[in-house]
Amino acid sequence: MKIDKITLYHLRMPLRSPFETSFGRSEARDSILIEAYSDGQVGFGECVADRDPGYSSETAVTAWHILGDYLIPTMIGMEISSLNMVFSTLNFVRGHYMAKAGLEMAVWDLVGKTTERSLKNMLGGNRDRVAVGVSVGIQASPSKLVDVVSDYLAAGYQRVKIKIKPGRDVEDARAVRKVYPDLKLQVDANSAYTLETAKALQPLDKLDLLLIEQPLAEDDLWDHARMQSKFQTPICLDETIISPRHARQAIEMKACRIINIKAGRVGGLSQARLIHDLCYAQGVPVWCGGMLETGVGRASNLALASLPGFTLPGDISATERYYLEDITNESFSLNPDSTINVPDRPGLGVSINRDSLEKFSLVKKSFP
Ligand code: OSB
Ligand code: MG
Repeated sequence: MKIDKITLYHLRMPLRSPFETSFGRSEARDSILIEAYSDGQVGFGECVADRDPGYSSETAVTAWHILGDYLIPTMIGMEISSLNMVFSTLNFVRGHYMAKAGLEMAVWDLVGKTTERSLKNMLGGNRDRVAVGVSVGIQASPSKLVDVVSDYLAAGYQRVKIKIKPGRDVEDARAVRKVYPDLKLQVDANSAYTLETAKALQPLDKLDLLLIEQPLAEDDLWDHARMQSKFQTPICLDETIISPRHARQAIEMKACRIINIKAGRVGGLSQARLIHDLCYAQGVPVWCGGMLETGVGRASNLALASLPGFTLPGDISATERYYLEDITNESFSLNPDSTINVPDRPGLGVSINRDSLEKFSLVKKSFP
C-alpha cells in the first residue's frame, strides 16, 4: 500500500466543561486530524498534542511542523508493507511521539478499511466492550468535587479518577472517599511533586485507592522507585513510560506496579501493543489512558483497550462527557455496567462529519 495524499487539520474544539489539572486549566482542546489517502480509500488519525506543552513537550504546532516537514514527506509514495514498519521508518526523527502516533493511526485505519478488518481485530483484541471510568479535573473546592463525582456516578461511571496538585490532594481524595467508601477511586498528579513534597501524599495510603498516577517528574524512574517503596498503594506511571524499554526498566526498578498506556505518548499503536505484551507477560496490569480525544482517537483507544492485558478501567468516557459536538458521525455512549462498546466496523469504525470538521478547523494543509 502507498499513501498518495495527506491533509492535516489543526482543530480547536470547545470542551463541555473546563478541565483543570496540575499543569493548567483549559476550555478547549486542540489536536491535529490526519487524513491519508491511498487508492481512493481514506484513513484518519488523531494527533493528541494539545495547544500548550503542559502534559508533554509536544504541542499541536510542533506536531504540525514535524508532520509536514519530516514525517509526511517520508511516508508519501513509500511502499508500506507492514504496520510495524511505520514506527521504525519514522525513527530518524527523535521523539515527537504524538506526531508519529497520529500518522500511524491513519495508516492503521487505511489498512483496516482496505482489508475489511476492524482495528480491534488487527490488534488482537478479545473484548466487545471495555470497562471505563471518568477523569475528573480539579474543582473549585472539595465539596464541589464531591458534587461533580456524584453526577458522574449517577451517569453510570463506576470508576473515578481525580486530578490532584500540591495543596489540593489529600483533602480532596478524603472528601470523595468519605461519601463513597466503596468507589473505585484513583488520583493523578501529572508530575506535580518531588520526592520531598510527595511526603504530603502519605495519608493517601489509608484511602484504599486503586493507584496513584504519575506523582513525580516525567523523566524520573528512580525517585518513583524510592517513592513506591514507601507506599502500599500502587504507583502507576503515565508520562514517564515513553517506550517498551522504559516500561521494562520501570518494572525492573519497581518504579511502578501499574502502567497507563496511551498510544500517542509512545509513538503509536504498534509500540503501545509492545508495552501491553511486555506487561501482560509479567503480570503487570495496564489500562488505557485518555487525552480528551475526539471520536477518532476514542475509537482507537477502545480498540487498544480490548487487548487482554487491559484489566483496569480506562480513561475512555462517553462522547458527551467531553464535547457537545464531535467530528465523528458516531458518538460513544456508556452502557449501564460502566463499559463502552468497541467499534467493529473496518479500521477505526468511525466516519467524519465534514461540517463539524470545517467548523473546528483553524488551519488545513494538503501534501503534496
Ligand atoms: O494525565 O491522564 C492524563 C487529559 C489530558 C492530558 C493528560 C491526562 C488527561 C486525562 C483525561 O486524565 C483522560 C480522558 O481523556 O478522559
Ligand atoms: Mg495521567
